[in-house]
Amino acid sequence: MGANSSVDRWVNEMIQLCQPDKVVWCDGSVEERDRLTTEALSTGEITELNQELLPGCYLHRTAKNDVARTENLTFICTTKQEDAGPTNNWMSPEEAYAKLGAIFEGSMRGRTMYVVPFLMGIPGSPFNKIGIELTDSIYVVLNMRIMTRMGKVALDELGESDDFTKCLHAKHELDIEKRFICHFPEDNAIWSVGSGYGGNVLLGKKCLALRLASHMGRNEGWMAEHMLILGVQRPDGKTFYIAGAFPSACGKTNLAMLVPPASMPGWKVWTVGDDIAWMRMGPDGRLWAINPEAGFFGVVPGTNYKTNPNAMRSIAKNTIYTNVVHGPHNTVWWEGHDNPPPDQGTDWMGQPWTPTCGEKGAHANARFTAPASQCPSISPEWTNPQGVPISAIIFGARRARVAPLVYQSHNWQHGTYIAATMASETTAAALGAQGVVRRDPMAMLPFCGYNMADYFGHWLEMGKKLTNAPLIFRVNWFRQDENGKFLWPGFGDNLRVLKWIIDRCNGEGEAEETPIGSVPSIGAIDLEGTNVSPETMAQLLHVNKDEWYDELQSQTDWFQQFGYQLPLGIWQEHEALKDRLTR
Ligand code: OXD
Ligand code: MN
Repeated sequence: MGANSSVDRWVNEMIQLCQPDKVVWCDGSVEERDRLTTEALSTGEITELNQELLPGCYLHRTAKNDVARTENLTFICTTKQEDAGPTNNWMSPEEAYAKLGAIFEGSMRGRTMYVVPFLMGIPGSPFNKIGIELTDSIYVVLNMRIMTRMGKVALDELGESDDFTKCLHAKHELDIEKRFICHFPEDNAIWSVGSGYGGNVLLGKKCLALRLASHMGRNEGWMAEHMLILGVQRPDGKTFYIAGAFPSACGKTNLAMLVPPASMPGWKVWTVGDDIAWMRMGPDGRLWAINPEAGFFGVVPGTNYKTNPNAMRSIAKNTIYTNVVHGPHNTVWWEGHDNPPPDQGTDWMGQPWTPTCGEKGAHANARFTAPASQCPSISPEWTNPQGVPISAIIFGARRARVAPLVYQSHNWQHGTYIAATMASETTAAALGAQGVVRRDPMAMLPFCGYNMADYFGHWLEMGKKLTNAPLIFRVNWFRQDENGKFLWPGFGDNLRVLKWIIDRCNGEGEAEETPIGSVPSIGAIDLEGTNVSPETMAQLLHVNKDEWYDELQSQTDWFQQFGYQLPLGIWQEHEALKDRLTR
């Protein structure tokens, strides 16, 4: 097999560089999947799980030092450093090609290079982008087959065009000293070496669909966002679509697959996507969104039939489990599973494990890779090439204090400011200390492929163009009382908040004006069927002025890094909030 002459030319160049013994072009067929699975089983790269209980499921373990995205080793490589901005690591393209080129050189000797054409988007959609990933990892190929529309479909979509993202990946020695994830927005290329962890190596996902796509979106007038997309269907049958940005491991997948509580009969939530939204203005002046992915790469620990029954059903077959416990009967287990822990098993590092050994059996960032089509709540619209119209955008983060359960921005510019100053406590999805508060604008801090100040500017520009823009809200499911207890039940009950948001989109739903935005009136969020008292609700919605003064000060400190590039609209909103707080 081969492709058009531009693809062939580039693949040949990379073959010269990496010198694989063999080159295999992937077509995405079931026959190919079965052949590669057999090969990966024979090398031990994956282990077959109990095929009666978990048909089509396999287990993979990463290297111990390779369990999460390595943000400190992730670079935006632009000619000018200011184009990467102060929040990204920067390397010049020259230096990056030289440094990584030396590692890639001959790196596939004795190995096979797989050529993986993939489509981010939906066949026939105007949103689409094509990538070709070259990799020496069958695990990557098998994951890409789930996460993207892979193989022939992508080459057919590309046709004779040379407009594709050149993605090169080699595991090399899995040595953290020689691990780099480099993005070249000016060349539409990504080079990743020294890792086998999904977020670093499934190059269609974070690298293309967010970092490079955010850059493309700015140039082409659309938006690539770290957002879930869901549809909320009311009892009267009408569905409203909401996009939501949350930092990694803050429950995006759970929210995207929400099951309404029994006390909200007639409501239904449809899943369109759980991680990435590409959005552009439609002829009606609304924002339309697609999920460019084809699968879910979700966090396993804590997933169970109570927290996310739709995810549990999605991962019951044809799923790759990474870094979980291998238990008796050749099945899998993790902390937070419905079943009690097995008496003994093998932990994510391949060591004998017992529940009393004092260590967790699954890694905190253990993952599942599962086809989105298997999700019982998957929206009939998820493959609509035109996307779905977005009524509201919600921004959520993990804050024990300060941010109320939900509030509405005054308008798009104010919403952009709220999103741009969003802060969250860190999680296990990236290496580093957990539970530390960091600013994570639009949940894009690790994923914005250009200067974040320009990204805020692009948001403001999009708002000026949209004649029928979505309303923007901030949510916080994680507010705690003084004893550290979560005040809000979360999960299915989050639908109560979504209901208020939809009411607001329809000019309904009562709200009180506060300095930070419009907060639901006590009683506006339906609590019937919960044990949340009106007092707790008051605590959840409380705006503490002292905390917000501190917040303002910390925002000012954080803004300094952007200097004069920070758009005026953001400063205006910051000043306006200061005024409202002092009034
Ligand atoms: C993810 C992440 O894997 O955000 O989605 O880290
Ligand atoms: Mn994510």
